[in-house]
Amino acid sequence: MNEEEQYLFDLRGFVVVRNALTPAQINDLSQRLDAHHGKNKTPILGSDRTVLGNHADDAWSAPSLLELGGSYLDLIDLPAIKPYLTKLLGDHYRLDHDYAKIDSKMPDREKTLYLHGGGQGAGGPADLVGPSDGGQCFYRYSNGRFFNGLVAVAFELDDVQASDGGFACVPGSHKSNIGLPKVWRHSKTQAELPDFVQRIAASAGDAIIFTEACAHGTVPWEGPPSRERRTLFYKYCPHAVAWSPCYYNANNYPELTDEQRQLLMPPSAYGPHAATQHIWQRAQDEQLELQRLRAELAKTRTAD
Ligand SMILES: O=C(O)CCC(=O)C(=O)O
Repeated sequence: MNEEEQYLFDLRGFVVVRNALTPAQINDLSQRLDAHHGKNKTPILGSDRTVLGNHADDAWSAPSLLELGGSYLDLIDLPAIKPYLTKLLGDHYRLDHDYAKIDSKMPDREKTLYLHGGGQGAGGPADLVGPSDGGQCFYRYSNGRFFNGLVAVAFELDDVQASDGGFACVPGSHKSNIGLPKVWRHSKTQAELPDFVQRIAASAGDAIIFTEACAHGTVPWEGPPSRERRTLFYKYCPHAVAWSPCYYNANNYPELTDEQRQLLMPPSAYGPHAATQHIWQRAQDEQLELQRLRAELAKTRTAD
C-alpha cells in the first residue's frame, strides 16, 4: 500500500485496487459461483455468518463462499491484497465473514440504497451494522498506524459503470463525529441519491477495499437487466475483534495452507499464538467427533 493509497484511504475511507484478480481467477470464481447459483437462486450467497443453513445444522456450519473451493480459498490471503490488510489491520488480522451478492438479480423491493456505518456516530438499532452501539465500526489513525474495526474487500467479477449501480459511499464519513442524518440513509432510486454520495465504477478483477466505518451501501441497480454485478465480499477484523457470532471451522476445508488456517482463527487478544491454537483446535476436533457420532447414530436409527 503506497503512500498515495494510504493518503486516499485515510481521506476517503476506501481505495480501489485495479486488477487484483487475474483473468484465470475471474473465470474460475465465475464458473463456481454460477454453478452454485444454479442450485441456489437467492441473489445473496454465503452469509454474514449470522445464520445457520438449516435449523438442525451443527454449530460452526454457517454458509460460506469457502465451500465453493478453488480460487475461493485463494482469496482468503490473496498476495495482491495482503499488504493492504496488514497495513490497515496490523499483523494477525482474521477473516470474519464472506458472502457474494448479485445486484442485478435483487428483487426491486431490495434495491434500496441503505447507507450504513459512518464514523463515530454509527450504529444503533436503526443502522444495518448491528444492533449494538456501533463501537465495532471504529476507524482511527494514530502513531503512524491505521486502526479499523472491519475492513471489507469487494472483489468485482463484472465491469460496473457508476450509472449501473454498485458500491457507493460518503467519502470521509469514517471520521465524522455526527451520525448520518436519517433523511439521507435510504434512496429507492438513483435519482434520490444525495449528491455527496460517491458511486465507484469498477472493472472485472478490481477490488474495492473499504472500512465499514465509512457510510456506504449498494446503489439501486439501474443497469440493463442483461448485465450482472457479481461481487464477492471478504471481510476482515483485527485479531481480537469478532463481528459475526459464527466462527469458521478450518477443518471443513482440508486444502487450506497453515497461513490460511490461521486467518480463520476465532478472535482472541493472542491472535494465532501457540497459547491459543490448541484450544480452538480441540473445539474443532470435538466438532468433527460430534459429526461422526451423529452420523453413526443416524445410521443405527435407520437400521432399526
Ligand atoms: O454493494 C456493495 O458494494 C456494498 C455492500 C455493503 O453495503 C456491505 O458489504 O456492507
